[in-house]
Amino acid sequence: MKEATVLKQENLKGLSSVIKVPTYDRSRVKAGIVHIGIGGFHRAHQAFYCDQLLHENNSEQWGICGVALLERDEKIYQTLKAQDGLYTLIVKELDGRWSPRVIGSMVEYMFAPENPKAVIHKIANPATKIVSLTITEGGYNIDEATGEFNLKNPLVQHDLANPENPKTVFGYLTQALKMRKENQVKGLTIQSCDNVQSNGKVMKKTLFAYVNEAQPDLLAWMEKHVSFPDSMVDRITPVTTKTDIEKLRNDYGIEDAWPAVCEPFIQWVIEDDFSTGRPHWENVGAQFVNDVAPFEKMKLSLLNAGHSVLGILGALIGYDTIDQAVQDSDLNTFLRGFMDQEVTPTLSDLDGVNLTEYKDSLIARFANINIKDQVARICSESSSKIPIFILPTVLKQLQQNGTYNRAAFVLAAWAVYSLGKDEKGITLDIIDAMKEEANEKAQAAQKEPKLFLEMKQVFGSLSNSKPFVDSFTRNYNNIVTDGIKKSVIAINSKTQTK
Ligand code: CS2
Repeated sequence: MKEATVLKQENLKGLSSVIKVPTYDRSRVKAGIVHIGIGGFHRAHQAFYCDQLLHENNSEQWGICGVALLERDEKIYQTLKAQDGLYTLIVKELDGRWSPRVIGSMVEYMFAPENPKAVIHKIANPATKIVSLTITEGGYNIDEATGEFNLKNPLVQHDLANPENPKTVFGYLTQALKMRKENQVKGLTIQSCDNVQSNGKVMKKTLFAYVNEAQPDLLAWMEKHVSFPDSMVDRITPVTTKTDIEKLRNDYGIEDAWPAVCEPFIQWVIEDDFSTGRPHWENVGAQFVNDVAPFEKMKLSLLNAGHSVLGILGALIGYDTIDQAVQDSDLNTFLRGFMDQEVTPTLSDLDGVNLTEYKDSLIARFANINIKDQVARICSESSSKIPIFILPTVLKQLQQNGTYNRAAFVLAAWAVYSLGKDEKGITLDIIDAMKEEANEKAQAAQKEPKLFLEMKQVFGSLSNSKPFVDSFTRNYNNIVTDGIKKSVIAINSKTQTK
């Protein structure tokens, strides 16, 4: 067999006969964007938009410097470094075909733990106009019990004590902003690209809370010179598997240690609020609007919550992938009922969006048998996803005297999931910062289900709502007695219960 070609700048020309490669001159591209969190999602989404744009004239100032912030991100940093920032993006079409392309927009890369000062200087550099972030839902460090930034987090405490050697995004940004102010470098846009409602506003609130402790004299300057646009981001990006890497090698002759894989669908709706200019992402499919909130709300409460519904219930039944879960007609009906009866009544301000079509399209995307999105990926960090994806629906429905039975069922299923075994007794591989605590509460819930809701960092004050607690308890007992499938079928057969 022919040897595969290693993905590297010097090999790009040779690869252009087998795969789409960047045709712009990468040596001329400058990193006007520093991006923190260079996982699969960023590489399938923003970096893809930037790559598309770099093919247009006059856009070479909008390349990306990718920053791996955490110790555990060293592998992606080393991979990108070895490949000159290049990687393959494999789009898995609905009919099973692959549309792979090489993305070239990441022209610099840094590993923060190796050299924190270099990262601070990079963000402080006047050539940096945008710092964009994919730091995950939990990265915003909000305590659901208070709704505020959690100053007690040991990493935050570390940064307050060691401002020059930070570990969190808040510590890095604060030092860099301090330098920008001192050097009179005006303006910076900090752009969250995470699945958080009002992500820009949340980023602003959390960063201001940190700066208020660390460097209060910066606040007025930040208020004037730094903007935090909201954005809604969307593209399903499963975890890359060994099989993907092998198929790329065998079918295309490309040796890429860490390609990114994704579905064909892509969407980015951005609030047009950039302090010092921005790329013309609208030329390559992004939408700029004045108010992103309705789009975010729709996406988080239907797509992301829909994922959690399928993930948590699917994990207990023993499914490995989201397509398997959504092909199960009982789960499918349950999900549609959740979307129609519980989420839709909470979405009132969506002018011009056909919600029925949107929900249909989500189910079709979930059912894509080619992307094999992992149930384990969806269930990971549920403790920080549930407050964002599911709770707003419950709270709104409680407030408007609507129905929330299916949401309560999913939360009850999460309590059972947190015990650590699926319904066949197979150990679940739970990845969650609150895994231990959730497990403790889940054990207590075996005697008294409502004790699970006492996890205030996740559920806020939900346990104070008697009607919700009753619904949760009833659903919990049904799951324990009858299992997920039978209970789901029973719910599907009724019209509506609180
Ligand atoms: C998923 C998201 O992590 C999750 O639970 O719902 O990663 C989802 O695939 C993306 O937000 C799609 O845009």
